This record gives sequence, structure tokens and C-alpha cells, in this order.
Amino acid sequence: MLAVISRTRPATTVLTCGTFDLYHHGHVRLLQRLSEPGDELIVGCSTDQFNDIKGKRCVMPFFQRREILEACRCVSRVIPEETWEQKRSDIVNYNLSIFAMGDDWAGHFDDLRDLTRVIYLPRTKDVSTTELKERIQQRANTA
Ligand code: C2G
Repeated sequence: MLAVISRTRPATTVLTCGTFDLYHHGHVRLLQRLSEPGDELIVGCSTDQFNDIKGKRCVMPFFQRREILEACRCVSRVIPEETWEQKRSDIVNYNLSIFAMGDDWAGHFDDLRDLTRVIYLPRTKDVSTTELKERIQQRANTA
């Protein structure tokens, strides 16, 4: 017999955004934590053009970073992040309950609080894409 799931409360949808270059366990832990409060976790992945605007030099192109995020069990959907401003329309279009980032962005997106809940989670210590790049460079220099 088919079980009918009646949802008594509206779905909780969470959005976070990032570059997610050289995907590491800091990214994994953030996304796992963000998938807990909600029914759906949407990840805005910065396009290569937007990274140029952000002044970020990426190792992996957008399509690879997107593919990795889409393969994560805790991620429901990946959307391209193309501008700083698009968050406001994303919040409305996806009917978001929560916008969340790691606390290295604490305060940066408080202006979105008129539209939705904004939270900042503690970053995972001792790992970053920049640090990984340096470690790879050191290995290359000593190889
Ligand atoms: N992060 C984390 N722990 C780490 C490293 C990163 O929790 N050790 C989190 C960051 O706080 C961020 C997310 O992982 O919330 C993605 O980090 P980046 O790829 O560095 O994202 P960034 O380039 O800062 O882009 O519009 C927002 C921007 O797109 C953010």
C-alpha cells in the first residue's frame, strides 16, 4: 500500500554559496551541517566568470566543481552563482528559509535578513583551498 506523506509544515530550503575549488573536508563538513536543518540544500557554485570578478584564481573549472557538488549526498541541487546580487532573487525564487555561510563571511550577508534567516557556521580549522595549493606547490618543489 502506498504511504501518503502529508507534510504538515512547509519545506525548509537552505542556500549556501561558494567556489568549492579543490573540494576538501572543510567543504564537506559545512555542507553536511547545512543539510541537517532543512529538507533541501541548494548550493550556489561560483562560475569561472564570477571568480574573475571575485579575483579568485581557481584550479578547477566550474563544470568540474559543479559535478563534485552534485555528487554529494547532502546536496539537493547546484545552481550557478554569477553575481553578488543574485542572492536576493534566489531567496525569493527558491522560497528559501535559510541562507548560510562559513563564519569567515560573518556579517557580510546580514542585509539579506529582511528576506530570510541568515546563519554563519564555524569553519573547519586547519584546511583551506589556499593551504592545499601551497602544500601541492611545496611537494612539486621538492619532488
Ligand atoms: N569553509 C569551511 N571550512 C573551511 C574552508 C571553507 O567551512 N576550512 C566554507 C567557507 O566558509 C564557505 C564555503 O566553505 O562558506 C565555501 O568556501 P569557498 O569555496 O572558499 O567560498 P568563497 O570563495 O569564499 O565564496 O557569495 C559567496 C562566495 O561565493 C563565497
